[in-house]
Amino acid sequence: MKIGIVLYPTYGGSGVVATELGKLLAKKNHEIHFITYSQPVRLGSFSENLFYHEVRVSDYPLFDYEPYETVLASKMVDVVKHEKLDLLHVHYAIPHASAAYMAKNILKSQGINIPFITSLHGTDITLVGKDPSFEPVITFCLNQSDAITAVSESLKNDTYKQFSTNCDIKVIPNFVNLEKNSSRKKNKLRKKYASDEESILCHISNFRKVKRVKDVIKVFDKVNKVKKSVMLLVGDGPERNLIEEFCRELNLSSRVVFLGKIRDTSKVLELADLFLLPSETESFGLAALEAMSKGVPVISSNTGGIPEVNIHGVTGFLSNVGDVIDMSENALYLLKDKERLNNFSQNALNRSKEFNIETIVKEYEDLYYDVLN
Ligand code: GMT
Repeated sequence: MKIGIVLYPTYGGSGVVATELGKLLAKKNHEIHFITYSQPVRLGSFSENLFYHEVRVSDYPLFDYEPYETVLASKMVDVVKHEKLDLLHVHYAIPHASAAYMAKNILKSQGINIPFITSLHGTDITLVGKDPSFEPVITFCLNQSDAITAVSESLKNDTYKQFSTNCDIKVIPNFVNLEKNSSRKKNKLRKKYASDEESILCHISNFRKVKRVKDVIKVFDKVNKVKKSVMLLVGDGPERNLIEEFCRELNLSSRVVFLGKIRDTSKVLELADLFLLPSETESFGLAALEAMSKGVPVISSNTGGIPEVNIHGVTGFLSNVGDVIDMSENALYLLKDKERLNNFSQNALNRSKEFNIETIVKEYEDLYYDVLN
């Protein structure tokens, strides 16, 4: 098949999932055309069957806001026509689904029939999408999509709750590439950050409010008071300055390392003993799954789709949003007992194998064939 994948090229989970999906489909001999405004961070080097089409919006003085959606729709029309695509798969509804709807109708007027699949990732439904400034467009585009997928049962249910649609929504969970993730090596790099007696905790996110990074620091503070530890923070975003300030207030600056944005987070995860994800809402929690695939147990909130990934008392622990005391007690329960920590680590690794990319990609391929038929 020739598939156009429309995505955000950034570090966010939806972009990572879309890119990894495209890369594996390309290996399976499908021709993949990524359409977005800059090179996707996980795309890596050039390879056969992979193409990238950049959407460039010109800077005209009249525009206070650049009309990205219009330029994206035009680019989709161009790529579908000239590369002879069979279907479009858009990741994250805003504004990709409405651009795809527009492209589909332009092409229809020219006698070309192109179906589009919308994959919902989370905030396009749970935070941004349900806002009245987006809702009517999202509802319409959901109803116009040739197929809709959601990354968890929780997100599927939220979609039915928030939007008036009774379209069939297929749950296809996110995945990890176990080929490169299967073994957990204790890296000699670990010594650079912590002594053998100290534990390493890790958090990876885009530092938005919804991630509750302040809770990460509160949990870490409580853990560190009982068992000396180091906190590795990966990512960057609007809350970063506040969090740095908070660490200074708590006198934790020497114990909390801000690593910034990192393309391949697996090397950091290899160093970690625990992963913290106390989010306010999370449709899936890809960062948690990636940690588990490195054998890192997860201390998280019990919100959204996280319980579909992290199993309470098996691969880690779930707590109510904001309950930093429970989270820190759970963290210490694991960190204080090496054998227990190892068991949870093994469980986390085993659980992640259920989300192997090879299995999940097949579900997308089947859906593509269904839609084309
Ligand atoms: O909110 C983010 O971290 C980014 C966002 C995105 O679109 O990239 O993440 C959402 O999609 C990921 C991939 O499907 C999910 O793993 C995240 O749970 C989800 N984020 C939220 O629901 C807050």
